[in-house]
Amino acid sequence: MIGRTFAMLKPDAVVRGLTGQIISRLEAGGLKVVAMRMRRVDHQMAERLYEIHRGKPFYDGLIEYSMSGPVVAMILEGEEAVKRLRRLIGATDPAKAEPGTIRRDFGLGVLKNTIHAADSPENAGREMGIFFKESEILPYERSS
Ligand code: IDP
Ligand code: MG
Repeated sequence: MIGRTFAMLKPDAVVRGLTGQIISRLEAGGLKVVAMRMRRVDHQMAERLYEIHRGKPFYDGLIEYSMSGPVVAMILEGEEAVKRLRRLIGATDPAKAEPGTIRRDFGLGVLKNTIHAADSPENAGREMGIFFKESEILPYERSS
């Protein structure tokens, strides 16, 4: 089933000049970019994005890191979009991620792991709403 998911290139991706390479992998992996924005995450957005992690030992560092530089937020569309994106990015800890995944190839560590991806359709919808208005989603047919 065609669906949508939410992804965010984290500050370590942007500051190392990896934005283009990572978007290429997502597109080659069967995902279509239907909304995209570069911006800084403010404190309120960071808290909303990571609300399920509040209280965990890494929470404060995660909030601070996510605000440390520009990010690129995206809505991606494709067959089984949520699962497809999670497969392309790999495990949370880049050292444990499958070879060929984005985190394995580019991640710096468990915190600075290059890319965020929603983990369920429900969270994808919620996370999209933090960054985008419905009118900013631009569906189109991809031609070869
Ligand atoms: P995910 O990004 O693979 O879904 P989550 O468990 O949802 O992983 O954690 C959200 C983010 O919090 C991770 O992407 C990573 O940046 C950070 N994080 C998770 N676990 C740790 C940890 O043990 N130490 C430091 N940062 C962590
Ligand atoms: Mg998660």
